[in-house]
Amino acid sequence: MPNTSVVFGGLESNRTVTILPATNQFGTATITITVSDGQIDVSTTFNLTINPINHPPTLDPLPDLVVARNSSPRIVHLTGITARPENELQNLTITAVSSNPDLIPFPTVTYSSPDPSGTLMLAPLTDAVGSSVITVTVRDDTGTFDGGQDRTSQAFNVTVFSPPVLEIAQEDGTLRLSFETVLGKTYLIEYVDALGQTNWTPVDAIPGTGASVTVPVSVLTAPCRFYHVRIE
Ligand SMILES: [Ca+2]
Repeated sequence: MPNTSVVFGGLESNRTVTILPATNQFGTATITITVSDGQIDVSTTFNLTINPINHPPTLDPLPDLVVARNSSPRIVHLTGITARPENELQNLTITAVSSNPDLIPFPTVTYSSPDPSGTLMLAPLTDAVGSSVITVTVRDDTGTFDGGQDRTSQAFNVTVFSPPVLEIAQEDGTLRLSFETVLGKTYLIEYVDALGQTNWTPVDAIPGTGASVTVPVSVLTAPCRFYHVRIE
């Protein structure tokens, strides 16, 4: 309760006093108000008690994920975890739920309060494809008394897609490579002139749109050429 936050108003015998406690502070302060006519001072005192209100914890937003079917489990980093503000020294717990457990069972949370970061492990089920919303909730142990808030959530979408099947056709002297794409991935078309070579030569990089794409490439005089599509 800084002295500068006590403001007087009114006129003559009707005066007011407005008191604004400092942000996020709580406790009891004794307020003494003195009136003076220039010769005699008269004071009165009273206690002002500010109750604490719990603020919701914090957690940074989480980006959407796009992963290939049967790829290895993904680790998602959780950051920006606080009980907020600085004088709320609370024990934090983190839970995570999956909207589609047939695709991604409940994620595994690794977290130790009051660390500012933790991890989430997502393990899509074998051969499953589709999407699931993962909701991560940080909760403190001080409850919702007096309008306080004890939790905050961030949600993100996980899409598990099938790797594309590459189709190759030849029309009018041009090869056409066709495959399905998903949004958020880049498809790198590369070739070698002999199986067993490891230095694949890039042809094109196609941003995924969620639709099928067809990429024309020139037919060469080489006896044969092997193409593949790599997903990043
Ligand atoms: Ca809190």
